[in-house]
Amino acid sequence: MNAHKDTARFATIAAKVRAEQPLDLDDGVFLYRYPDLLAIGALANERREALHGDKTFFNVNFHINPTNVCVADCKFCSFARLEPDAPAAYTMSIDEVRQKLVERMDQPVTEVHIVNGLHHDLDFDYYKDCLRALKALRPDIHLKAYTAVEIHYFAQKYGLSYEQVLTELRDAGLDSMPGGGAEIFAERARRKICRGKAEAEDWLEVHRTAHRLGIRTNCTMLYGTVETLEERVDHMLRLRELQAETGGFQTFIPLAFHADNNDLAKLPPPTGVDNLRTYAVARLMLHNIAHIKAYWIMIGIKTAQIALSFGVDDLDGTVQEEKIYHMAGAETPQALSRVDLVRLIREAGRVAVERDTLYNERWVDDGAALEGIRIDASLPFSSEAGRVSLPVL
Ligand code: V47
Repeated sequence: MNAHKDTARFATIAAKVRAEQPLDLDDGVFLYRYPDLLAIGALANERREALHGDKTFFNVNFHINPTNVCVADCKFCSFARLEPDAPAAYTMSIDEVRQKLVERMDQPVTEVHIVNGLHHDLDFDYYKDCLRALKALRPDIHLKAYTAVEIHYFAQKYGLSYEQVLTELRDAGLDSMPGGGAEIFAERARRKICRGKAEAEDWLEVHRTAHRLGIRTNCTMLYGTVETLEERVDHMLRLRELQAETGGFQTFIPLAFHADNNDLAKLPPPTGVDNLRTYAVARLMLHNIAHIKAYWIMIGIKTAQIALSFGVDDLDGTVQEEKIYHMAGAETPQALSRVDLVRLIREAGRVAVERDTLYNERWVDDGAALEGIRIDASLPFSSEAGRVSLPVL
């Protein structure tokens, strides 16, 4: 390795970033291999601050996973059960799904994140009824529901086009879609970790259709399994290409592999350096996706805080009742309160902004003392002239 040559190449890439020119595959792979992590982080941070200043977004959400029964046998997954009668397999009734929100009616939750396994024999009505039941209780709540892999499965199973599936779900209450199921687009890696489920092109086509229908979506990348660095950058480029076409992605969420209780358990987890580097490279490659979100559940609260100086401007969220990673060995708590999040963001030298799912700002931290604010996500909001503020006791 020629350190002098590498420094010169890094400077060329930095100049491209500052001139707002898109980086290419070789640039991305170079950044992944460049030893000076802090230099890459600082460049990503420049972009992050150019886009958002010190703002760091979070939202108040919770997850419902109505069923974990799934026909797909993804090697990285600890959550799914292949058969309805397998140990720990479950399928909630519509009333049980409804109860999840009933339990939180006094909480300032703005979003429900809903993801399922690919169940063998539920009717399409089940998925629509879940949405209807939640909207009936809280018409204002945002339902971010069903991954592209689920939409693809529904289309196949019920003999509908993507557009028909999405239109019917939207009529039942779906507001936007989460970014799950993308895994890694490269066919070589996909064959090894999730053979038989929606292909990369299917995943992208579902999102393309959603964007055409005005449904905003998120996008993800699962990293730390069998993929190469080239395949990670290729994944980001395919997302960037679709974004250039539609503009419908809101945020990119890198998902660090968790190895417990699944068929890939022998693999070591991604390191802290890999996590930070991946956020930074994502910020630099995905110039046309506004937000990079750290899912603190997966990388831990401490790394998530540091990631706020490596290109990340968004922390997901209060979360509550996360199952997919906790079944895969995540050791983070299952929920953070709003005040925990604000404190975390402040300590990182940033300004916390509570957003809704579509990134409308609901509350901006004005630095007022946090003492006296109950550390409790169940506090109702007080609303003053349309602005929402954290109540002080
Ligand atoms: O598609 C599953 C990943 C995804 C494991 O859109 C795993 O706002 C690591 O997409 N180790 C689902 N990753 C979660 C997801 C998500 C999360 C947070 C926010 C949003 C959003 C989306 O989780 C799956 C898969 O890629 N996954 N098992 C595992 N053992």
